[in-house]
Amino acid sequence: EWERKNIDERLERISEREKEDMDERLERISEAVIGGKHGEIEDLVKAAIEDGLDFDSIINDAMIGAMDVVGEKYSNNEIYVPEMLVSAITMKKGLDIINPLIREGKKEAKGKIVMCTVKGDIHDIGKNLVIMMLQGAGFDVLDLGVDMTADKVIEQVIKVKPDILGMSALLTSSIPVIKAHIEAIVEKGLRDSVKIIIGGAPITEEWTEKVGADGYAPDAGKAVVLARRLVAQSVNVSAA
Ligand code: B1M
Repeated sequence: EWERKNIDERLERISEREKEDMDERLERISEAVIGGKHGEIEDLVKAAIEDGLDFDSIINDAMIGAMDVVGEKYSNNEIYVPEMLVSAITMKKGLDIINPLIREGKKEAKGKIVMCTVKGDIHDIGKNLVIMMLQGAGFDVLDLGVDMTADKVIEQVIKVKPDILGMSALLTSSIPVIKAHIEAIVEKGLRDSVKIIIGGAPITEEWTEKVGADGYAPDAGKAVVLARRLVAQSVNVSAA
């Protein structure tokens, strides 16, 4: 579902010349995100989709790649927070074009997921991308937003009874916050009722155990695979 079904066939059919054009189109999308050209991005993404480029390339190769460049420029003091923010707005506008297309036709709910970015952290592009992919794969997702306290997360876990709680973090300082949130969930006696997944740039597989989560995904596509696996496990466990 991440890529439209016929995309491979179409890619095989296109000539080398067309491939070059495609790369140029991805490059233009990437440049728009880096340069924060939020007035241009929608048309560029629409044109790329119309030309048959797959969502995977547009998102991963062009947009996420561009965000890495933005991050690097910020680290090198070549740009500052306002520029980083305009790039983020630009990427969001581009994703908003793709989002409804990914969600098209997916009606059967595969499981309930509550998702947030934890307290102190307001980065949400990655989280939103993960949500978009999960919804595209048929999951019912409630987005709590950013800067989420443990209390608010717990409130929603009790209210919504999700199969999975997803916590995203982009700042290194947010990793202990994830751990504290999970500890609060344990203290409330809710840990066995929900699977917990984590992700975000500073998080690696080894953090899963360290913070007490059930799984980690490095990107949105893998988050879908992980969510499917965890939901299937709980069905098996409860059926056993
Ligand atoms: Co921020 N920022 N930022 N920023 N920012 C980073 C994260 C940073 C690495 C930049 C840098 O220094 N190179 C750095 C963090 C350093 C650190 O702690 N290690 C940083 C900093 C320092 C800051 C501020 C402190 C800057 C300041 O104010 N002085 C500040 C903090 C604000 C706060 O949160 N309290 C800040 C602010 C901002 C903006 C608001 C301007 C903006 C965010 C806008 C928004 O999100 N609405 C912003 C941006 C855009 C970035 C960078 C450039 C891009 C992040 C992004 O959107 N990437 C980022 C540098 C970078 O990451 N290269 C940076 C694209 C996105 C699709 O990727 O989020 O990794 P990502 O998500 C991926 C995977 O990680 C995974 O799937 C996604 C898709 O494949 N994933 C999950 C994510 N969540 C998941 C959850 C899952 C599973 C997978 O399950 C639950």
